Amino acid sequence: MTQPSSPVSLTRFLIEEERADHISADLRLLIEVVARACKTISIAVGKGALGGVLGDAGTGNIQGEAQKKLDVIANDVLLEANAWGGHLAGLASEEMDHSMPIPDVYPRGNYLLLFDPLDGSSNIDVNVSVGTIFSVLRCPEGVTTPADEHYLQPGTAQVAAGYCVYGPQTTLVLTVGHGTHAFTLDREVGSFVLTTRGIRIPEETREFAVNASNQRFWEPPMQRYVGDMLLGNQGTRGKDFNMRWIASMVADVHRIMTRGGIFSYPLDSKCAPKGGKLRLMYEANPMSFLVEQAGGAASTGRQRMMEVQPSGLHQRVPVFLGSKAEVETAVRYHAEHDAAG
Ligand code: P6P
Repeated sequence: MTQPSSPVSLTRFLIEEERADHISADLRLLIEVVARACKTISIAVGKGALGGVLGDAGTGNIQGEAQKKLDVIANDVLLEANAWGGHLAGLASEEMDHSMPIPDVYPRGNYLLLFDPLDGSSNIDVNVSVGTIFSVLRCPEGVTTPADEHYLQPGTAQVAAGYCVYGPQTTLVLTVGHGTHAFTLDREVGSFVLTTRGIRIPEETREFAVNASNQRFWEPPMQRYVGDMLLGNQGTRGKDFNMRWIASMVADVHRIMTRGGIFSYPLDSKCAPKGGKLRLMYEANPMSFLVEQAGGAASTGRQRMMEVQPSGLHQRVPVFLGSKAEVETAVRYHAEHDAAG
């Protein structure tokens, strides 16, 4: 990881990416709008009990989850910020049953924005880091009023992805397909400042992140994979492992971005009927783009995540992502199991 010589703002970074022909002016402006929305969300999250934003909203979403007040607030902030900008043709959210074309009263652009406005929101009331995850796709040629099916593009079609983690620092981690970079919010100035250009995730790791309470529900290859890690240097892996589980994907992934590791939410017999717990379009795919651009790997356990052909806006998938060699090991356990029939 290299540190910039003098502070580079997100705005300057994006202008440099545009000058390098990595992004269009429209995409630059879209990312700026999303970043500004994340600043607003960060302020709301930071108020906690003082802002009357804790607790349940008294409503539910398509996921069948009770919405937190901040889920709704974050969703509204992103909707309002992006409606009038003119960079989007439409947007889709974890908190909305269907995608939404930009209202006719506003100009439409050529991009589709998908987001989980506040991931890990069950942690809000206990003051644990949460975050916003977003993914940007191109609106298909000739489509002026996008519907759900126009979002069903594989992760390889993403033109940008990012997350903003609301923790001790508010940090935006972004890729536009040319590396993954971190920007820390300077609260005194109110702007995101480039703090790490070119994140590199270590290929090897001794740290895994999984909700071990689901162990008895896992598939056999997952049982064997984690079992061998728990045996440490007494087992076939020949080294000891550490475990972390924050139960906030953005926080767990940010740790992996910072020091390596493997994150997994595998199939278990509870979530298998739905295909997994985590959502492909606005959790797994954007995180996979960020991780791959940082030298890591991301898989369903049996397929490169970003090559999954989506079948639904809220489709769920098993997730393995992080240190490349460790993800490859997890995939090998699944391949060996499947080959044994
Ligand atoms: P569990 C948060 O609800 C989330 O979607 C991810 O952020 C997180 O990794 C996972 O679910 C936690 O799931 O079953 O451990 O509560």
